[in-house]
Amino acid sequence: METTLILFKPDALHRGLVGQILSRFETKGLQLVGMRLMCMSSELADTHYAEHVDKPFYPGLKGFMTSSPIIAMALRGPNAIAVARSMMGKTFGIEAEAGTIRGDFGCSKSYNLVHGSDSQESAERELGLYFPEGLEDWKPIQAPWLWDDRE
Ligand code: IDP
Ligand code: MG
Repeated sequence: METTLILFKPDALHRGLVGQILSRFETKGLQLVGMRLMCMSSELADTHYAEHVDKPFYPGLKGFMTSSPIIAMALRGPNAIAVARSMMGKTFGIEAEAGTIRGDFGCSKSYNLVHGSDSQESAERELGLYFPEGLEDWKPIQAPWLWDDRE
């Protein structure tokens, strides 16, 4: 089992897509083990996007991400990191495949609805930034059917 950090970016909230996007992750069988509505501070943006702070698009990205609330989620499941990334699709809606979240819900070249951790190391680091107090451990009643662990 893996746990990944997913952010619903400001455009997902402004566009009223939170329920539909979350529903895809839930239906897939990823379990919510953390969830927070919050504003991303300037400091958190710089830490979260440390690998991008020197890129030309970073000021725009930071302005976007800090402009209004986001939702941070921790989702757990088998291969959750890669599964969530494949459900999100390529970075921008114009190139993301149909059937993916970014591919189905947008065609902007700046706003792309969701963030998802891209590796185990990123997931661990990012989960610590948004959920320093830890996550909720609980067993979904569907777990035996979702995750192949029926007795
Ligand atoms: P990812 O979110 O698909 O992993 P990354 O390349 O890691 O994409 O970039 C992180 C975020 O930075 C993207 O989700 C997007 O919001 C933003 N970004 C990346 N490239 C550009 C760009 O060329 N213009 C504007 N924003 C960008
Ligand atoms: Mg990335």
